[in-house]
Amino acid sequence: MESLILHLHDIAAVKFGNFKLKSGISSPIYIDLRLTVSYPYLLRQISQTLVATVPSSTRYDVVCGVPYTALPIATSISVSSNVPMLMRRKEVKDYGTAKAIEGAFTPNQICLIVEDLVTSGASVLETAAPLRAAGLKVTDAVVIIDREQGGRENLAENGITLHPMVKLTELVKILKEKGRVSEETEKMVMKFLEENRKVAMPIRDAVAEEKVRERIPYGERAKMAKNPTGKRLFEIMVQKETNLCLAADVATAAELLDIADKVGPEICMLKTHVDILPDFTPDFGSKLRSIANRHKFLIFEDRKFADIGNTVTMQYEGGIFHILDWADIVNAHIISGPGIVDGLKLKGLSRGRGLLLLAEMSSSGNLATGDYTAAAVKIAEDHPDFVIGFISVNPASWPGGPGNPYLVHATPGVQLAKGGDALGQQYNTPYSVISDRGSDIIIVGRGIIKAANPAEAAHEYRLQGWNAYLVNCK
Ligand code: 5BU
Repeated sequence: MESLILHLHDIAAVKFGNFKLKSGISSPIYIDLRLTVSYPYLLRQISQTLVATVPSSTRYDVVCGVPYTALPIATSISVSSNVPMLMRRKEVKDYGTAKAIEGAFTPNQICLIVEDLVTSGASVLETAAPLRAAGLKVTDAVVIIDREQGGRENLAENGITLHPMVKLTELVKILKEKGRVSEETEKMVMKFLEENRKVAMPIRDAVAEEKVRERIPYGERAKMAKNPTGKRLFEIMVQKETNLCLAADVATAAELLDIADKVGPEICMLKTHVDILPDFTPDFGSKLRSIANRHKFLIFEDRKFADIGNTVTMQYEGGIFHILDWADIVNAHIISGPGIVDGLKLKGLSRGRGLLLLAEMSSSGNLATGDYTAAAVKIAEDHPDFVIGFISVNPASWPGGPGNPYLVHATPGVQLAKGGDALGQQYNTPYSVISDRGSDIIIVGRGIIKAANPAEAAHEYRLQGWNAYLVNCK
């Protein structure tokens, strides 16, 4: 192992100096294991050492590398140990038909995950999720370097034992002992690691550094909320440790009530399109409400009001659906101007209801961008008593900022693999939506309702969404 570490240092896969990370922080160490791909002898040595790192009592039938750096490593393990390999697609063009996992396997086979560097463990979880969703068992992961920043604990909570070839502190110690770094450098790195132990701060790739953003915990934002439903939503998220909203786009009201009951424990919110239910009856609302009360989640009717204020008052309250009576939350386009908020507020405010504004949409080519998104923020902040937040796609990128922190961001277009459907829907992963794009809630439809076991799939999405939230939490 020592010679392997010295080799990694030789090829500058581990470097010491002063590296400015994209997040603005200066790091005394820089790790880029992608370079190993150019050194076949090293790949061979790494794969042999990794295999030896996994306890002999640990059984596995297949291996799967976390894309991309660990793919050649997993391949090398597969070839040298004669264990079949699977590949997880990072992008899936049409998730409905294309596979997220490539390779031959049977359900209940055990898959060992192979990774190069573990920080929070989020990328291992991102690979474990589609493997588990496909019926494989994931119990162990082997990694070259463990940064010791919570990854081991995070993975353990998700049923995965981490086997590190070397911990970062051990690695630095070895390099010091072998005269590769000075005592001063060793101290600097140890200090840096100690100070950044709790923050999942990637030190890989000083150039294309992941964005590290601190977020205000949902619990603190609950205290800032000015609308009772907005407040309750944050409170439920904290209590149930979930930022998952189910888009319950099933064929009938009966199916909807059934899935609401099964998935209820995993979600903070259930989203309906009541006008797609052929068997809607006037008692639908009260039935759904009692399930929502039992499992503690809010009901969001994705009605997308878009008319003038006067018309939406009638659409909200009347018709055959009486949305106002049972939906905690509705949403509205701002295309017709702020009068739409005044109209909905006229009916909803006294009932304690909340409104989400469509600041962005997930479908390709949509027009809710730039100034339109900024206008939504302005209208929201003009109505803090009623507007609880936004439908967003990438609030971290909004030029004027994502709005006041009491406002919540809910994002549709989420599946375990990036991709899209045949009709313009675009999917991002829970991790990218919550951690990279700064949203608060993942809205998942077909990823759950079309799964063989929707409750299990919802559990997986909940873990992914929640872990992605914890990554940037103070
Ligand atoms: P899917 O099966 O996860 O693709 O379902 C997404 C749901 O979110 C579905 O009910 C859409 O109507 C809803 N949605 C969306 O996909 N994109 C948007 O911009 C908005 C809503 Br707003």
